[in-house]
Amino acid sequence: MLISKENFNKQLDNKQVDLFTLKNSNGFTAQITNYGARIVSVLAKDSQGNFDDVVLGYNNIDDYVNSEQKYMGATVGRYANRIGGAQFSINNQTYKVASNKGYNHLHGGIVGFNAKVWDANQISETKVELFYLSVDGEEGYPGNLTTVITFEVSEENELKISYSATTDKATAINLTNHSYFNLLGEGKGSINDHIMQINADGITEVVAGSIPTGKTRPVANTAFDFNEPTVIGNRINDEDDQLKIGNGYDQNYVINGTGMRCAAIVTEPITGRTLEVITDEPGMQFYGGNFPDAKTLGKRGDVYKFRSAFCLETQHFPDSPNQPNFSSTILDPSETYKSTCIYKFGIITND
Ligand code: FUC
Repeated sequence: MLISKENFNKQLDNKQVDLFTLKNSNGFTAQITNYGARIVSVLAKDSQGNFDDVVLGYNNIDDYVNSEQKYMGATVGRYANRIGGAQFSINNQTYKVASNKGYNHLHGGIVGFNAKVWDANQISETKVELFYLSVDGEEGYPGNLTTVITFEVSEENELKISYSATTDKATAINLTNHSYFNLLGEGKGSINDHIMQINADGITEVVAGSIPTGKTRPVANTAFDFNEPTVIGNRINDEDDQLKIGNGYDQNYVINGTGMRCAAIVTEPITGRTLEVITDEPGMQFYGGNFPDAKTLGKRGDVYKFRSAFCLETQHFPDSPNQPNFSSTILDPSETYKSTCIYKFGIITND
């Protein structure tokens, strides 16, 4: 079901909120709002040819603003995931960023990119471009950072997200999309019977608060090994300190290989829907939707329950600004930040 543009017609922070519909000739559709540069709906076919909406979300702007689930479908930044102790140093200068998760920083702070109204420009029926200027000092980050994101649907039923950013002072950056997927259709139950494959031999090990130790922990013989397609719920109650810390799946995978490559493939056996995640990022947070049953009802009136969605957030590793072993997330004024994530939808084929 398409969400109506009128439901997003609102002024926030003196800017116009809007909803943009991107559609290819097969009917594959994505809707994007400039409130948080977020994905509101994705209509994908099942193996019978029926379309359903496979991302959680709301059918109006007020629910997005008021929901306790702040990151539903949103762009997360400046720094997605954790920054330990909510501080980091660049060139011997220490920057304190907002501590909004205990002593730590999570997902860009108190008012992150998810809660900003972006400028938007629909370029074609399949593409929209969004801009946001994050000013020097916002949430404690240095530098005026200009971010441009495009969302584009292709004839191959891909939703491609391309990020680029520049700054006038060295800063930390790690952008991702926080869509909550359910390939049965949003609001249609648990994701624990979905089959997950993640092309990763390791996860970044964490301590309490999900702060990395700097070590990579091999996934072999643990609940985290998804190199072979495995039902998500099979090992979720295993005795494992990392599962305990995450309250289930909520870990950063070290994706095998470099360059644009397949990070994960998810298959839902009843509908036959598949989702492939392709990225040039070194990491991907697999979050199994370990949130308490939601208070704000979903776009079709359903209660979004514990583990009724999964997120596959392509990104650099958490806490990279404080982890010398991790690849750098510091953007210099002489550079342009670039990142790509493709969510490609399909159905199970027999070959
Ligand atoms: C994911 C998780 C966090 C948090 C957030 C809403 O990115 O890593 O634990 O719950 O989503």
